Amino acid sequence: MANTLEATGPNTAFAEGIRKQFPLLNQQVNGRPLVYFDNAATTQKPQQVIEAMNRYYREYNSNVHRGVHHLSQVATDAMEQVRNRMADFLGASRHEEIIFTSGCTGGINLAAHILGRAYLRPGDEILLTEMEHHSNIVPWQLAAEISGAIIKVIPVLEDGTLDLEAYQNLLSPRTKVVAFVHVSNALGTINPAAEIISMAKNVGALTLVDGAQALAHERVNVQDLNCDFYVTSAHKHYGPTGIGVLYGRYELLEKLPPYQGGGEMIDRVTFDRTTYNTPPFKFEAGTPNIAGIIGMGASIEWLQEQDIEQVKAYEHELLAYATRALSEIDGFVPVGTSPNKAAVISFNLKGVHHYDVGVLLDKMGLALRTGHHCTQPLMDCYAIEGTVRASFAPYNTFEEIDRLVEALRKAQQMLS
Ligand code: 7TS
Repeated sequence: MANTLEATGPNTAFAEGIRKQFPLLNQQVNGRPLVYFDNAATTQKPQQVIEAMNRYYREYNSNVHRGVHHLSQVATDAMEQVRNRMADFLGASRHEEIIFTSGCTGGINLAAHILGRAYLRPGDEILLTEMEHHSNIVPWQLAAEISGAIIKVIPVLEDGTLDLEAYQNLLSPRTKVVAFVHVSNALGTINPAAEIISMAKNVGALTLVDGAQALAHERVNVQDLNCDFYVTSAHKHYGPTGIGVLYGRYELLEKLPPYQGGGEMIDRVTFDRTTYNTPPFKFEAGTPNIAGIIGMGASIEWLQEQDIEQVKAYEHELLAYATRALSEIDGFVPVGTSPNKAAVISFNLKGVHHYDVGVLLDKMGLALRTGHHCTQPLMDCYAIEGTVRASFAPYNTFEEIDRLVEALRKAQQMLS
């Protein structure tokens, strides 16, 4: 291939060093070595995450906070250590600000629901952006239904950056919540989170950041950002599925009502009146996903062991290389070309349906996501139904990108 980057030197060694920690990657799909480019949907898991979860079930499986017995104490300690680790990793001011949830969707539903019940009033405004995942749209629509609040939408410019001028014009004393995605899963755009939050604070609005796609690619500090809520999903950053965190500012959590009722979230229950536990337990009804929490802790430990600057530089090289190589394909139409982008490329090939491309790529051993990526309003902006999306992780290689380019050329020939 004409512009194949000579994949020599430290970068290859870097990717190989990471790659060998991910056992799943070493397999054939449809007779070809797997190329896994669906990291924005979920990342693969390093051996140490898998091992940590196995160890929990093998050695100290027990329910938490409920027993005085040894195993229950070991499990409770392990879980609370993860809370401390998450608080430290996200820069929270105290560990009680870390609520375990089922992931970003769970976290946003929790925040939107309690704000809808206890904070939003008829006529208040919730600002969202046009590039939100459905999980940062629909919970707010439900909150608007409960409260009588109104949703307004910050537009996205042609290149996939947020229209900050339009945002400024939408802000007013009526704005009570600004909820936005840190890094777009469909476009790769990295939003200027601190600036968006500071503008929201100027009118006294609360802010929620959907960090689903951020933590794998950069370090986040919630106090530096000055956000009120930040949500994560562990499976997007090398941890297990079905677990994540809602960070919430403590003074807010103290004031807001509980979300779900059940065990653990109570102080005292009688049929006449129930009083609630303190944060974070007030928001954690029922037996938590203990194995998931342990796995999430291991994924954070793994992330902390990586040199984030090296990860960023390598992913940036992958992105630049892929963008150059894909641009040489006739009919390649990128969707989202913001100068500040994470390692995600969304695109279409002229005259070919994205779904058909995905099916043919799969036959050649490449895993990419196709469709609307749960961002239908964003697809509507671009007047498209969906895209093909390649999203990279540090275990991906330049050779894999060459395989993608070759496979796309083949798919194009077969489909046109
Ligand atoms: N927010 C963003 C920005 C996301 O990318 C996703 C998942 C979610 C929220 C929801 O996360 P969950 O863990 O609660 O499901 N995004 C994708 C994707 O791009 N392809 O599959 C899932």
